[in-house]
Amino acid sequence: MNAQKKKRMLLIQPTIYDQYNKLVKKNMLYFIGLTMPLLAAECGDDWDVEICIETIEDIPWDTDIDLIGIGSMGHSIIRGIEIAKEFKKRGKTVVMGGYMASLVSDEVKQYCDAILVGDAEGYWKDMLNDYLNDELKPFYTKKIDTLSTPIPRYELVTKKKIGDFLPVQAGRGCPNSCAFCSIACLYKGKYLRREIPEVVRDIKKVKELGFKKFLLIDDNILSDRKYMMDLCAEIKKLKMEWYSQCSIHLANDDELLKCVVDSGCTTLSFGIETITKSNLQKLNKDWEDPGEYSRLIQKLRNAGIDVATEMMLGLEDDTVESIKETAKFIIDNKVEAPKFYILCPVPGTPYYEEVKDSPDLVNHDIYTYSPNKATKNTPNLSAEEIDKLYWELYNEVYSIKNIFKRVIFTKKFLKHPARELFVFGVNLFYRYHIKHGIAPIII
Ligand code: B12
Repeated sequence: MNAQKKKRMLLIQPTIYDQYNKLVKKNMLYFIGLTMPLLAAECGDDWDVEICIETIEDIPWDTDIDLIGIGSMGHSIIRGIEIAKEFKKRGKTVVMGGYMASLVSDEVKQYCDAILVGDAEGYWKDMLNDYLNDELKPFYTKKIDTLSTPIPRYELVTKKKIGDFLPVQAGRGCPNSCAFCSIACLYKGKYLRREIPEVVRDIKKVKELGFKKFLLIDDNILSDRKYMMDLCAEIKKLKMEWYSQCSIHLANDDELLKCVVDSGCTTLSFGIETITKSNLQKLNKDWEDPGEYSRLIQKLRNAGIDVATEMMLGLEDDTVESIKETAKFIIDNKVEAPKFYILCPVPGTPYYEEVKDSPDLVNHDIYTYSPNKATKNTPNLSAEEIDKLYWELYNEVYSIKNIFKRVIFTKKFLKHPARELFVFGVNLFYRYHIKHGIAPIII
């Protein structure tokens, strides 16, 4: 072993570029990920780890740390590669990992010394030992079938400018295989759950650190009903507030919904994607039924859940009318926090394979793909029209009148005013970004 090498590492979560090609920088990142605090914990106690979240911090280019680990979330990979190149020029050892580095690992490998493909739990320690022994291999890939993780080193991020909750993860993956989704692509229908006592241990740690809220960052917490019921029963005892995302089908299961609400869940985000059934069929997500959405949203709200939605534009059967209908759907249903993305063919997904050679693709540079710029003409709309309709939709949905209608002039405002004032603040915050031409995807 090379005795000269100190066990020190800098982990960087790169930010993204906006559509004006400017780096997105903020005073505060309300919603932070678990990736870096968890990787820090998985190194072992003898590693000295620093974390840089580029959205809210400057990169310490002159650091004396030799090992630099860089993450990759969607198009932040572009910035990740720039950072890798810069640190390579400075003679550092650069390793990369995360979703995009895993999906396009051959491409990304040109810019760094090694890539950890997929979950780190199988190989992270081996990779670090190889680094210490000057024996780094280009790729590290090991499929995992069970998931057990240490307490994330939250203390490395709690002094940063973040929101009033911390992330916790119960499981990874999702049993569904939607054609556009990176999760489906990496986990291939697998859902790995952690043992409930381990998850509860992490939530207790969050509480111990003085946080009253946590975010379950799972992609679909409904993937295993029995597990969810048992987990909620344990969460309830901790008397905390929590948020997460899952399938809107939760509303069809009265017992589970009650259990989720009783355990302290106040807001859930649902990837309902589109109000057009044929669009869902084409994306292999036809197990959702848009005809049911209004009823389900109402049920969730009556149960005490604030509803956030994630929807897409630029789908095959979208028309000017269907996008106008989407605005009406959101306004009529008073969705508390609606978000929209333009369908983007993420390399590695079945949707990318389907469209990559299409004459309708107008942008062939995968490094510039983003969820707020259309890459493809559809049968009814050109890419430019989709971009225009996207911003019109956002502007309409986030007009002052509509924000007041869905948050303030409501019965639920009288029931829990403090919570709804917070939702109001979130809406104003999103509106501010939209007015500046920034889609509210980093919050
Ligand atoms: C929290 C979160 C956010 C937060 C916080 C981001 C931040 N800067 O900290 C917010 C809301 C701001 C956000 C924004 C975005 N996100 Co986001 N986000 C998540 C979410 C829900 C959880 C991330 C997390 O903590 N995971 C838990 C950790 C433990 O898992 P992990 O990140 O996969 O890490 C493991 C391995 O991948 C590996 N690994 C990861 N990074 C590295 C780095 C190194 C060096 C090594 C060795 C290993 C390694 O080790 C970890 C342990 O096994 C994920 C969904 C998900 N399931 O992960 C989406 C997700 C990562 N986000 C995604 C995207 C696209 C984005 C955005 C580009 C916007 C968007 N939605 O379009 C921006 C980019 C943000 C940025 N970089 O600045 C996609 C990425 C898809 C892809 N193909 O890359 C995901 C998968 C969501 C999805 N379903 O598509 N995000």
